[in-house]
Amino acid sequence: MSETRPPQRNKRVLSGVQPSGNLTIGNYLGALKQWAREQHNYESFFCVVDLHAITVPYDPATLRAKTREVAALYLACGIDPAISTVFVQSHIPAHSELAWLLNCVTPLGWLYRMTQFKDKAAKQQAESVSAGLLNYPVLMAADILLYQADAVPVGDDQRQHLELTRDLAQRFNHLFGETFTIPEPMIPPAGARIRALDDPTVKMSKSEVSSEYHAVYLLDPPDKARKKIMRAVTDSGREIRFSDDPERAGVNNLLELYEAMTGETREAIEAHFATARGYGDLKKEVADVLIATLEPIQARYHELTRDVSYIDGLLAEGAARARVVANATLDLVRERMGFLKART
Ligand code: AQP
Repeated sequence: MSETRPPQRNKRVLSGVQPSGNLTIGNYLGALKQWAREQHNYESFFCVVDLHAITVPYDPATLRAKTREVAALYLACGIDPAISTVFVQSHIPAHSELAWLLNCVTPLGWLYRMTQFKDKAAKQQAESVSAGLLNYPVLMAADILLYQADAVPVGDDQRQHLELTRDLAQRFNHLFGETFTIPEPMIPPAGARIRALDDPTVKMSKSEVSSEYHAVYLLDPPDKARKKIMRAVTDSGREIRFSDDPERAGVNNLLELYEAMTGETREAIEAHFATARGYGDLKKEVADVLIATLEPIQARYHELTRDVSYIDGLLAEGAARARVVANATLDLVRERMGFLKART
């Protein structure tokens, strides 16, 4: 006798970027580049996570402009809206609702332990740290769990939040019965944590910018991008090799950028630079590869943004597709949690 099984769905990925500044080469190498590759292997949902961008002080007009810009950059970096669902998080109210429901099953201690909360809270006056900043990982869990994502392609800094998402999904499933898929982090082997060019002891960030030489942005003109690489902080040595030594973090960061952009092995890269005359040669080659990486992204971005209504139309289509999946999960969650179904 053959057993009837529910139809298998394709494996899903979900990921997002906050419209909280100018997208950096770190965002591209840690996240967007893998999205573009994996969209051919997974049913993909990519959202602009605008609700996350309001957890720290921000300007409403800038948020609106950056939300469109980030969506256009997704496409410019190779996300194909014909096969991937691209949308804005706040266009799907289910994200906020599920976040509230999950908040009520999240132990506070889990949230106080998050390093990103501790870092970002420490940079603000204590009285201006919002409850939203603390609850950020719960909203992120809602984003992922709503789409029953199997994998989440992110940079290394999001590893801890992903772990919390998995713990939360398991806790919910235990309390209310099997509801959520437990997602796996998908962290790239190279470029998962690009460091700041002006201070290689910290992560390159789009919102915490210590100087104009902190980060290369995806929309930087070539001469500006080159200048930033040429001014990158290194050390007083000459040896061009990958290294875990914190003293050599600047050179290691340049090598990791080169590795993530070219896809070459570390052995081949070290052999390539064995005859270089010094860090100047390394910087020049990193800048060349970087400019060649950015050039097609920028050309496509400028083409796409000639007509604003094109991006808005795609986002509306994406939201319509995302809403169906998100609402189905939310209905299940409501039922599992014991809410009375509204009569229609
Ligand atoms: N420096 C980085 N190297 C590799 N990956 C990175 N990511 C961020 N910075 C690097 C990855 O980019 C995605 C988008 O991140 P986000 O917008 O959710 O914010 P974030 O992780 O907190 O990174 P940012 O860009 O520094 O944002 P702000 O400054 O606004 O907090 C994620 O997959 C992230 O891992």
